[in-house]
Amino acid sequence: MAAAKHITRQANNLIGGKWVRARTRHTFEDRNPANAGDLVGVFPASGAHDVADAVAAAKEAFQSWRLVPAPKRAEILFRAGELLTARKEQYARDMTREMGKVLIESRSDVQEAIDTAFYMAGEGRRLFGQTTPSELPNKFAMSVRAPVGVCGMITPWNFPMAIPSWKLFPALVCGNTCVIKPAEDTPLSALHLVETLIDAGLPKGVVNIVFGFGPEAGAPLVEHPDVTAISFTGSSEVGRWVGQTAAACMKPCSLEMGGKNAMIVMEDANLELAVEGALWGAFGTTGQRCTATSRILLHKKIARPFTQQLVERAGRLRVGDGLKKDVQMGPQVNEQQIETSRRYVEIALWEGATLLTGGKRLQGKAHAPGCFFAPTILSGVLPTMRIAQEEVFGPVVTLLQFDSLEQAIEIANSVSYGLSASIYTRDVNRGYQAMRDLETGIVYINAPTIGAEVHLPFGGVKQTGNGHREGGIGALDFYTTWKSVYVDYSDRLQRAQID
Ligand code: UN1
Repeated sequence: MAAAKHITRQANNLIGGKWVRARTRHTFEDRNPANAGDLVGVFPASGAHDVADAVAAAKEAFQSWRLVPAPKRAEILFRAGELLTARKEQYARDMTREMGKVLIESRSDVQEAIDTAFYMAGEGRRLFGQTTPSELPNKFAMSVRAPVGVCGMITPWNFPMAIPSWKLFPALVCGNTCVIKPAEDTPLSALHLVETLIDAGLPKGVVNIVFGFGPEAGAPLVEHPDVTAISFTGSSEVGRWVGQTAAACMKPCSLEMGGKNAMIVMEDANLELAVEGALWGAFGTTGQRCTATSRILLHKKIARPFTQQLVERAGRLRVGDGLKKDVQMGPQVNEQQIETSRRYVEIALWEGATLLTGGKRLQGKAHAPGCFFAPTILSGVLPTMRIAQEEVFGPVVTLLQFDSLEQAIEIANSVSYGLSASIYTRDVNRGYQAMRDLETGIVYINAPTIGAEVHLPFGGVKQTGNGHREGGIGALDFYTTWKSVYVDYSDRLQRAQID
């Protein structure tokens, strides 16, 4: 394994079944955030012409792919799931190397793609519509799902294989063809996913991958008139532009953006369990999950012991290269993210918060070549402070206090996001009340705000998204369009609402 570490992958775009250089002839580097000297790969920096080629290939392939029976399309996904299982360790190691998350988490990212492959492959024999009586005699009525066409996908770096799989697999089983533009920080993991699909037998042109940056390669994908639907996961700022642009073209568009997820700890909670959950929710994936626990709301009665335990445990987290055994938290993905964390700590202190631990970049001998930020806990935070309202996307968690469940829920709901929330309590009544009243798309009872499973809807309310869901059967609703079919076998004209 050690030798494989220094291989630099030279990659091309996949367009219409051919691996081709970008027409721009430009490239960009994929570097290891734990060690800037480690060059993981060199990828094409594509432009609008490359995107247009990919869309044309996908458009052509759609004419035959849509006619392949869905159970046959699903067989390719089953095979892809099996191949991913066989390749899991290698793909996980490469993912840690390009993105930083610790190896057990990279394995779980690949596992999430495997789960999605098998779950969506099962849909090949379902894709249910409805049959229903007609109001007229000798007439049959049903609704069927039809593919939407060429789907454009723009995916983030934090779940570099899982999130592309959430988009590609349902789209494919439904009979769509795809052009994907993965994040420039994690092109290799998306490439691995696409290579797996090709090895599993996916016909030419059904999936195309175009590497590059948002303005040059992402924007032309959103704007292309032959792209019939767009799915985007990323920042709120870019998501707003994607949504507005898609709306102007009347294009269905699925947006999944930020979160400012709250964990509520009641006075009757199992404190040890809550501390354990908080550590995982706040510092898992170095806080770089949309579902990361970024606000911990503590009942005044347990605030002190909880805080003591959390600070002590956070201070002991081993931060380092995610490929090394025993490391518990990896680097942030790049310099820009480190700068965001640093700036938010500065803002929080200026707003009057207290820094309990962390708050700075780690630059000792073991950390010098990478983007390491210490696990950071801020207390004395008020719900209206920027640090309690805005997404940081780093290992920075805030502590707030409350007196009653009602107040806790009010604070939890007082942000513009609505992705995930959690409550720790042993009181079943409070658990159910929170489940009902938390304004988020995902709610956990006695678990942190992360850990969604692929067969349930994933997404949120308010500024988190625009109402669509990934995962679960909700994904099928985005990647298909309903067709209502009436079959009249009466041999006469029957007029609905008249006869
Ligand atoms: C994300 O939060 O960015 O629910 C995706 C989870 C993972 C996916 C997270 N299964 O924690």
